[in-house]
Amino acid sequence: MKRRRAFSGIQPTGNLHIGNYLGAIRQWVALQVEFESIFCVVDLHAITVPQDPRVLKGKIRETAGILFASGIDPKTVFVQSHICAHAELAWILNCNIPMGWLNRMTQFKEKSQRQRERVMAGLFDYPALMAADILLYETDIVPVGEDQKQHVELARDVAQVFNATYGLTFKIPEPLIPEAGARIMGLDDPGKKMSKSEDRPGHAIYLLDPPDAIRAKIMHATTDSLRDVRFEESRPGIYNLLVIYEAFSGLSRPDIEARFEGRGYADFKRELAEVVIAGLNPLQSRYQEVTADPAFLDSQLAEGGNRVRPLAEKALRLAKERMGLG
Ligand code: AQP
Repeated sequence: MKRRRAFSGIQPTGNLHIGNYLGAIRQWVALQVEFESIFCVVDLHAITVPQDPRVLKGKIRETAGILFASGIDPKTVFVQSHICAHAELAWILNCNIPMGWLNRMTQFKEKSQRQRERVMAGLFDYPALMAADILLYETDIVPVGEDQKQHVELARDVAQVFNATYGLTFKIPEPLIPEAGARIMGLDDPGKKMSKSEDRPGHAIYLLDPPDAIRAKIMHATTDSLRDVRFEESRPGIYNLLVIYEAFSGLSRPDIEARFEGRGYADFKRELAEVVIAGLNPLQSRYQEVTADPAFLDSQLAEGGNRVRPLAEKALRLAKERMGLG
């Protein structure tokens, strides 16, 4: 029987953090068994905000290296800009997405506030490109963190409208959000999502952070003036740290609360740091190995692109035919 297909992407921007890992990468690794998987380093998405060209190339390799080191099969990974069909289908979808839908996207509202006068049309249009990414591969599920759910829903909506207008063309994808770790918040500001583009020291735990940096960041994480270690959403700092503990330890919430009964925040933070360090250790040790030869890594990415290109081109051809193009 044909396996169902999972597709997702990650931007090669800044340093990947434990939010990216718990919200996305870790479940991608697990899903590979059940689903035929395709994962994309979305460099065309990265340029929706300014990037230094000298840095971007290195970040593409680093991101792919982290995916490989986490246990993603290199055969299933490719770079978005290697496949022209992404940009071309994005244009076609652009002509089928009402402006009002894009106006409602919360990520655009947040990111455009940070960019102020440098907001480019591409940032506004990010969801159209993401819809193209997903719809090119007859995707069944899109494993993402909570922040990307709205974009996957827009991809579903545009696929439905396109199918209704021009005839059956696209499969309708479903978002898949993990139970634990779907929205990890900043350590310095638990009111805001942990994000690569927030580069304040102490904001995020990066996947390649050495153990001492992880300990220092967790010990300095913002909490409150209370003492008891409990999952209460009204106390966002300690709640976020507990969610990180839950996601890395695999323990249940009652077990975690029982474990830290009467022990206070400092004790909890010390133990959390060790759980995170141990959780990232396999990835960090493999990372050096998989990135040792950049030319080989590039060739793996090129092969990944060659493998999926026929799928993308077939889907694009059908969409163009349906619209009467060419
Ligand atoms: N804080 C988070 N908690 C859980 N999941 C998260 N993801 C991102 N941040 C968190 C998930 O990671 C995957 C890859 O994200 P992305 O690179 O496509 O971009 P993003 O969602 O915009 O993430 P960042 O870290 O905030 O990057 P920048 O600052 O570059 O935009 C996605 O599945 C996302 O849900």
